[in-house]
Amino acid sequence: MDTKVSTARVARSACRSCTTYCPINVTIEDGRVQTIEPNRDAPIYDGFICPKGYALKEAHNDPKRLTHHLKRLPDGSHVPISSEQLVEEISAKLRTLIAERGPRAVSTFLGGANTNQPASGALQFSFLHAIGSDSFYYVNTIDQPGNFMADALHGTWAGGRMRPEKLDVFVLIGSNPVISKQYFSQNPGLQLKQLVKGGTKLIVIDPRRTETARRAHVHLQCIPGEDPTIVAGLIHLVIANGKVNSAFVEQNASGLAELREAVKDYTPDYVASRAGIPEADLREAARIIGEAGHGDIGSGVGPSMATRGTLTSYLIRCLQTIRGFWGAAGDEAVRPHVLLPRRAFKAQPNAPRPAWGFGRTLRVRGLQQTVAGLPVGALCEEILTPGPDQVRAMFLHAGAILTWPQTDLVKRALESLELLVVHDVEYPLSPTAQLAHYVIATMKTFELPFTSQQNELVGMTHAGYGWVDPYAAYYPALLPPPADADLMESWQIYYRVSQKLDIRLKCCGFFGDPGAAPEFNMQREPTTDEVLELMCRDSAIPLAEVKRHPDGHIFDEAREMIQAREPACSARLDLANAAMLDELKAVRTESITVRRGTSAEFPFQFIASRLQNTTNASYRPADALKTGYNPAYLHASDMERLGLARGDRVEIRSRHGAITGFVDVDNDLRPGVLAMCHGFGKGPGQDYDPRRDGANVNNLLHWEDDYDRYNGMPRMSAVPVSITPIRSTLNQ
Ligand SMILES: Nc1nc2c(c(=O)[nH]1)N[C@H]1C(S)=C(S)[C@@H](COP(=O)(O)OP(=O)(O)OC[C@H]3O[C@@H](n4cnc5c(=O)[nH]c(N)nc54)[C@H](O)[C@@H]3O)O[C@H]1N2
Ligand SMILES: Nc1nc2c(c(=O)[nH]1)N[C@H]1C(S)=C(S)[C@@H](COP(=O)(O)OP(=O)(O)OC[C@H]3O[C@@H](n4cnc5c(=O)[nH]c(N)nc54)[C@H](O)[C@@H]3O)O[C@H]1N2
Ligand code: SF4
Ligand SMILES: [Mo]
Repeated sequence: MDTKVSTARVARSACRSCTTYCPINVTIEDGRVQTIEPNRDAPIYDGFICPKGYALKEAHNDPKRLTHHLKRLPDGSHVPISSEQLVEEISAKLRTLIAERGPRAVSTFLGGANTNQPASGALQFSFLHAIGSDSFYYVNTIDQPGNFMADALHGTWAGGRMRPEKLDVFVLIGSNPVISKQYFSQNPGLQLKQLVKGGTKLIVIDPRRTETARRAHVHLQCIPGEDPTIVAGLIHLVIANGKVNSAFVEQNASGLAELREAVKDYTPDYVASRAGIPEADLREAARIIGEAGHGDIGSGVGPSMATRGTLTSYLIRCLQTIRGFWGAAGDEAVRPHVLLPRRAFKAQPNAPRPAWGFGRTLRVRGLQQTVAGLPVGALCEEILTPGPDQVRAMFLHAGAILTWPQTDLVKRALESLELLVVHDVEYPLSPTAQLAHYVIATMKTFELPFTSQQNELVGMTHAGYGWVDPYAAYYPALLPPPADADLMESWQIYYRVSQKLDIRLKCCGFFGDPGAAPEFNMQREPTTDEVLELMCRDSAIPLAEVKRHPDGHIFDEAREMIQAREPACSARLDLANAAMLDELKAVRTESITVRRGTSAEFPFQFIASRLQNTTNASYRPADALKTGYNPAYLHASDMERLGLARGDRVEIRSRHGAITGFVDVDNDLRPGVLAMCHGFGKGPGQDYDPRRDGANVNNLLHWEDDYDRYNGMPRMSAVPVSITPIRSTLNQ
């Protein structure tokens, strides 16, 4: 008879496989995760989790996890190394490098891996600050940097956006919340349904009839890369229809006459034919926007990656301003802070400020620091180009080999570093970790305490993140790491190396004066909970209070009303930034076909598009996708023209490189468009099977292709490609 007493318990936690942080109930038995269920007692989410939430069970129990740090030997193989020895060796290397090369030779890159380990971002920043290096690179410069740039150039509205429940119209440009959870993040399907049911008209601009576009009143299924044209066309029509909110503009903005002039030639017939959309639909979209009392506009990676992301974001801000689509005095503010310092909302502009021209200029193509940070677009060459400030050491919190354009250059750059430190959780090693001198084996989701602060932070610069209402949550660590494991949390490497180097580390955040930040006790290592406590030190609601609500909570006391404008406020939003309007004029006069780059040789446009069951290059359980690989989606008419059937093998070639793909049908795509998700495949020379590993679409991209002259973001969508069937049956 089995006398074993069950030790099963149900604990509350949150998924962190994307920044939505869905609340979950985790059943744990004998140290293993038995089931994952949505936490239906949590507010806002309505019991939603996506398949990646359920997959946390496999992710946690995966016996192949990395349990020890690894050190790379000269032959490229890796051997285990203890935490102590790892810190010792990395510190010694840094000491020499800083002495010989100066602190700028040491850099960090903050990417998606930070979602799981939010203390790592703060500590990276603090560490660089302490050693005197400003070589801090952030994924922002390939993740919608145009938002930062446009906010600076246009100015921002201190009252924030309008409340979703009041909206007459919501315009979504190249973003697909149902899959990505960017905008309407918590249970996006239900939120969108309720939004539309409540009377909001949804306008979607996307070359694909997305899961989101199915709810749209108007879907402009455009040719990729034509977002500046379309938004300029909408501005043209709003002005022509006499729908400028004159009272708002007169009080809060300048440059309307110049904007009107700049969009003059973006006539509906020109825009419709250039963007490949019905003119009547464009007019209908403009009519709805023009008649709406309350509206909001959001954009995603689509327009950002299809070049001119800054211009598109700038024009979107202008469209919002001429319609007065900003929070009004007396209304309740959206995205008030809970775990960040309290933010006051006022119905007035914050004046524009320079987006570039104030900071460090890199040695690569004149690229420079912008309000979005140092350009990742210059990083590989900054690593490879000898001279002062050459980057020689990097702490990399990302899957760069699968997520940065021009994979061969990325690999060459990472391989040439004198010190590459990568954090990871998986074994066999990810394509990026394979290149590291040291791979730090890190804790997994349920082994880490967690707060929701990070998503609030992202929401400060991107309206698609954060919580509309003052929601926050804290979750304790649920499980210890395996008994035989020697792991580290991402932030600990910075603390421990600082200890060895005799550096006094402060807990800087991404806001406030780093000089005024509190110092860590360098004699006694803090716990992660203590670090989180420090990160939330001036929060609107004390972390201790948030901890009292194990299901997460909406803190009514953190609600903010939008205050009236200050009588002395003279700031104005700028509708006529010279650089932006010059670029817009250039768009109107350029050759469309030359610009687009499609030709008889490269007749298709490859677009960026995400899949439900994967997040970037993050760890994914073996059965996350039925296919295993990332399918190359085409419209059936294109497949027929090419003589292809589902699952057929093709070569996809751009002007910069080629990949092997397997086609699949997606009749929601605009014909002529190839959609494929990033984050798959391997790096050059790494053991690779396209059917098993998928294709690394970043091989098709190049840092110098149509890059933004300031933030360096290259063309990552709307990329001209050819598709050629591979008839051989080898490897099929
Ligand atoms: N072609 C193309 N490229 C793109 C994009 C695109 O649309 N198209 N999107 C871009 C965008 S928007 C972004 S944000 C970036 C994101 O790309 P990255 O910034 O590279 O982020 P991730 O892919 O999430 O990073 C995952 C890596 O971190 C490791 N890792 C380290 N620590 C941890 C941990 O604690 N837990 C887990 N689970 N993993 C850890 C994982 O194993 C994996 O190697 O990609 C960009 N690249
Ligand atoms: N499931 C899942 N969720 C994720 C991620 C993930 O990898 N998987 N990544 C997370 C990250 S890092 C980010 S930044 C967000 C991104 O969130 P989103 O911006 O919503 O990303 P996508 O879902 O790829 O949606 C991009 C849309 O742009 C469209 N598009 C492509 N090219 C163009 C163009 O030229 N013009 C227009 N108008 N549209 C175009 C595509 O068809 C697609 O529908 O998602 C986050 N959430
Ligand atoms: S991956 Fe899915 S379950 Fe996890 S937080 Fe994002 S939406 Fe929620
Ligand atoms: Mo992103």
